[in-house]
This record gives sequence, C-alpha cells and structure tokens, in this order.
Amino acid sequence: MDRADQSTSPHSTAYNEARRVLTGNWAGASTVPSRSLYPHQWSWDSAFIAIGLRHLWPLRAQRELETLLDAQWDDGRVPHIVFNPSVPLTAYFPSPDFWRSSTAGGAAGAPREVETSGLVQPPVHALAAWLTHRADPATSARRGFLRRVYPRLVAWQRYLTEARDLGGQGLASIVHPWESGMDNSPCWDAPLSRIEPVGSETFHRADLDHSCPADRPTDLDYGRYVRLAENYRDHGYHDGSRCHRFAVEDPGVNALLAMSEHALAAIAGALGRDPSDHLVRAEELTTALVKRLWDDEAGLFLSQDVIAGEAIHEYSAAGLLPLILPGLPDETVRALVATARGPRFGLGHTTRMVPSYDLTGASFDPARYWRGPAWFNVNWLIERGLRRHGELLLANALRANLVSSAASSGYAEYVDPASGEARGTRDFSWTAAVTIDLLADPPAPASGSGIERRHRERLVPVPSD
Ligand code: 9WN
Repeated sequence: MDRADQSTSPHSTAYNEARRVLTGNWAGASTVPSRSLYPHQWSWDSAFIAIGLRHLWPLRAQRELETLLDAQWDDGRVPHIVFNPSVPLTAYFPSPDFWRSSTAGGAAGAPREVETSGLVQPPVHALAAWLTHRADPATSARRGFLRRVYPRLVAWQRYLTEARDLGGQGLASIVHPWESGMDNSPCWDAPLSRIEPVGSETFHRADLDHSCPADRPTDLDYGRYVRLAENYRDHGYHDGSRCHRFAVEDPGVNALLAMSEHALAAIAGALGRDPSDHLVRAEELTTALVKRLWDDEAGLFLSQDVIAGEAIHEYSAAGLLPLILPGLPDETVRALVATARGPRFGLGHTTRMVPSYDLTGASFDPARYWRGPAWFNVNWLIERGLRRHGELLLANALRANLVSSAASSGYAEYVDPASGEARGTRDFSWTAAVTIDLLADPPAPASGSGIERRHRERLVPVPSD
C-alpha cells in the first residue's frame, strides 16, 4: 500500500512531488539516482533512497537494499555501481566494459551474473536496513529481511575495517575520490596531484551530455580518476597497503562505519543475537576517529593522507559528519556545532544548508561539484546529528530549509548553499527520499540550548532510532 495515501500522512505538495520523483526513478528492482545522469544503481544513493521509500512502500525499500546486496563481492565489498544491462554502454562513463568486474574482479569474488564497479561508497546501508525494518516490522519479519541482510552487512563492514585498514590505525581508507561519495572535494587535490592523469582523448565523458561543465569536475580530474580506477582494476581489485597510490582516511566514511556498527547492534538485538560485539566495534571506531582525525585548532575532523602520512588541511562537510555518532565526547560535539555555525559553514547565519566545503577556503566554488554546493543527503545526516545531540533549534531550522530548498529547486542534485538555487540534475532520488523522510517524521519541540539538554537527557533519540 502507498502510505502517502493514508489520511495520517503529510499531504504537502513537497511530499507528493518527492513521491513523484521516486516513482519515476524506480527501475523495477532498484531506483536510479537520476534518469539522465546516473542510469544505474548507486550504493550510498540506494541507502538514502530506501530511507525515503520506507515511508511510501516499505517492501520496495527492502528490495532496493536487497538488489544492491545481491551484487556484493565474496570479499565483502558492496560495489559503488550495479550496472543495468539494458542501459546502453554510452549512457554512463565509466561503463561496465571499463570496470570488467566479472573477469578482472574474479579473484576478489566479484559476482559473475551482474556487472559492477570495483570501488565502494560510504557505508550507510546498515542504518538504512534498520530504519527500513522499523517502518514495517511485520513485513520485514515475514520476509526474513533482517535475517537475510544481516550477514551481508556484517561482511561489508568487515571488508572496510579489515581489508581497508591501510593505515593500520583502526580506520578504513578510501582508495579513490569516488569512494568518499564527495568526488571532487578539495580534500583530494593534494593526494590526487601525485597521480599522473590519462589523456582526456582516451575517454568520453557522458556526464557532460547532461550537465553544465562549470558544475562538474574538470577533464584533468577525470584523467586522474580514470588512472586510479584502471590501476585498481589491473591489479585485480586487490587491496593491500602497497597496492594503492591514493589512500585516505575520510572522517565521513569512518563516522558512517561507526554508525553502522550501532545499527548492526540494533539489528542483532532484533534477531535475538548478542549485540555487544558491534557496540565494542562502534566504540573502537569512534575512539580511533577522534584520536586520529580530530583537529583541535580547526574544530573539525580532517582527512588523513595515509600515503603521505599527514593530515589534509582542507575543511569539508565530511568533517562534521561524526556528529551522527552517539559516543562523541561533549567537548568535540560543542566544537563541531560551533564550526558548523561559524564562518566556514555559516549554518544559521550565511547559509541555508551546510556547504560541502569551507566558505572561506581558497578552492570554494558554490557551483562546482563538492567544492561548495550543499547536498541533501549530507544535510540530512547533519540534521540527524544535531538532533541526536540536542541541538533542536538548529536541527529544526536546517530541516525546514532542506525541505523548502528541495521543493523549490525541483529536487535538485545539489544547491547553492546560501541562496538554495538549483544545481546539477533535477528530480534527483536521494533529494526526494530524504525530503520524504523529514516530512514523515515530524520534528520534536525545541526549547533551551543543546548541550545542557544533552546532559539532562544523556541521549536524545532521533526519529525512528
Ligand atoms: C561517481 C550517484 C553518484 C553519487 C556520488 C556523486 C556522483 C558519480 C559521478 O553521483 O558520483 O560515482 O559520476 O559523478 O558524487 O556521491 O553517489 O548519484
């Protein structure tokens, strides 16, 4: 049943328009991020999409995640793209014949029946699975949803915490900018500068057929993306500390990794298993994150370049994402909230939504991919983090801005952080999905300031926790 048709559902225009976007982008077993620009299934997109779909069609939300996990490799990795064989090769670059997962990824256990990329994306999936289950526990139980996805989600986490602990410090490394989900962030400029680009005449970028070049990464960036992906493929997608020429510990990815252990603990509990192993791992990851990536002077988590052995002093919204974690020290939460409100991110002052990158940074660009614009999934996570830590006034204002910017931008892929002006493609799935999620879960009333209330209540639950 379509839950939006129930009389208790919010019948706002925004809700119905967002539902229209998700209906239009459903491809039969999963949802494309965008009909034009991204005509396959993407990993972290599907997690956010399921979080929205669960309010409309809980069964479809379960299928979204199941389809993705069906393409999991034997080594545990969940690929960042699952290709739809009926889409022409020219519709997206790099296409399946570039990745050649079923052959080049054979030793790493890539599936034979479906073509995928060999990279990964941030692990939002355990949280999505838990929230999806909570939306309709009866259907979930009848279908054995949690029982089936749990071992796969555990294997996915272990791939990241073991095969990808390239720095040996208890954090996962990304080996390509695409793995951060924030592809063109200035955080990657220094480590990428060491990579020799392939010539732009060797590939054809399908993205430029659908979007404005000034909004997208440059050809030089693409030359380096292609070189890194080719190297990984030509080494059989094998991981090991000496295999990679790009290895970075990203605070966003690692915060989501720790968050996923909390979600796995909840799933384990629902399945009658002992959740303590997941809780211990969540705590270990959180401790490693603070120890290794927190920068007191910046008041932000910074990425660590594992190959150069140094912190990357670029301030990105990824550095705010650990706010989603329940176990952060109070002083860290306080400093993160101050940074979000301060001149670099301007929340509640100069911006409507948190920009992807430092407003005061030399590389800030309000239009170009991940170098300044605001993304809806990132802001959904930050809203959730603010709410968790009792910053309800700030969370409510961000929620309202997120919903109104999504609707007024035509469910844009991203927006100018100050004006909310639409950028990138329109009718973008996760923009619609997180809008639905926020509209379906009304905010808690706010009074007083966050940090004191957090002390009073210890843990402020977020909707559907
Ligand atoms: C490469 C699908 C994906 C998102 C990423 C976003 C963009 C792809 C691209 O689109 O990346 O994976 O071609 O630019 O950066 O976060 O998952 O929406």
